[in-house]
Amino acid sequence: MKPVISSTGLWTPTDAISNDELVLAFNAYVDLWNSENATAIEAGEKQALDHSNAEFIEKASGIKSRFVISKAPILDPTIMSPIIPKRDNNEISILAEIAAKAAQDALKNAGRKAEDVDAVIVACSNLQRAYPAIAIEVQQALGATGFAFDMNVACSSATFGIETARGLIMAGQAKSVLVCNPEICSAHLNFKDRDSHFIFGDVATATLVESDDIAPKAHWEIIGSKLVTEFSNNIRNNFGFLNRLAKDEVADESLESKGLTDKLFVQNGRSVFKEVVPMVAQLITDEMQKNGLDSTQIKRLWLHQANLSMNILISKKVMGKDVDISQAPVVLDEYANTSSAGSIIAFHKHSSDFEKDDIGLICSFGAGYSAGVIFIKKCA
Ligand code: CO8
Repeated sequence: MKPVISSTGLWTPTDAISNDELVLAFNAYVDLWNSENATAIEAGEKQALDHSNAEFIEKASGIKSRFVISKAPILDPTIMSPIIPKRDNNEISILAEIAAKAAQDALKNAGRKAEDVDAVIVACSNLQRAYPAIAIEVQQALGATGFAFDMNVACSSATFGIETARGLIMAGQAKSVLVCNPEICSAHLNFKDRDSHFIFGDVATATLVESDDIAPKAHWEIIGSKLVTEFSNNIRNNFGFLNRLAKDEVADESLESKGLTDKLFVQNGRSVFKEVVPMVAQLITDEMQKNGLDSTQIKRLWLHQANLSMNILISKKVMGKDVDISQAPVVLDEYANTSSAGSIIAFHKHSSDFEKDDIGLICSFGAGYSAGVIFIKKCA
């Protein structure tokens, strides 16, 4: 049983929000908030909020636009969040629905029938509910067999999911495993937070990991991989089922004074940048060495899509020279940060030119901290 990657799939929402649209809405919200809190601001009890800026966003992050599931309410200064209506328990849940769409694309790209899939993993940053597992719903929606379960390693969920699938295949538990990364990041992003309102977008990806004896001829051999985690509070979301029990909980004052909450995405972006870049570069370099690979053998780096400068720096450290950005393809300009899906979108959209024996690496990194790298070689 040799696990390989047979195909990938992608589902993209139809609506997108440009930086200009996002900033216009944010600034209208700020003006509203400042006028509503004018007395407290004047008394020094609250700090006036500052406007956002589209040029800053593109310069600091490389992001120009993002796809979202629910556009209009995000841009309404009196709402500032997506609105996703509750569905009946008998309807498919939204996370399962978008995961299934990406999965169907991956199945089509491999020429595989859903009933031949014998495991489904949903690996993403935030799950819509505790149970039953979203993955079991996807399994049912597709008509797959075997078993299914959810897992969460934030932005690294895709590589951790692929590695989990690989382990299941090697253990003889399954032969055809769908790893789905449905990311409704807009639902856990605070659109009222100037520091982060521009960072995320919605999308779903899927990767079909299979035993090589059943995989299509033009599959991707996994020639090396490594996962790593190191605890950090620099990217955190405190939402959880214990929230309602902490009745006298003291809110984080630094957030509260700005009308924000720690029950959505909060990060110290500067520290993340500084700490994660060396961690990831070291992980990739060490693994290259362990697998007897030279940087000249790496045709492409499909990196996590959080920040353009981060990817330029990581690529430079790994390759030992300035890297033409086509060697580390960018999708965050169009998609923004899509958490676990980012590196898979880059791989999905920028791998069709690979020929037999060409080597590339998929690398994801993010909250935890967590990072995973998978070296793959095109077969046929
Ligand atoms: N408009 C104008 N000015 C701004 C804005 C804005 N929107 N935001 C901040 N500024 C100002 C600041 O106030 C600051 O001003 P001053 O210098 O006067 O204090 C100045 O701009 C610089 O601010 P920063 O230092 O914060 O700006 P950076 O250059 O560091 O850029 C970034 C900010 C883009 C956030 C950058 O730090 C970054 O990308 N860091 C890496 C972050 C990262 O990779 N995070 C990964 C998280 S993803 C993950 O793991 C998944 C989590 C789960 C998913 C959650 C889904 C919602």
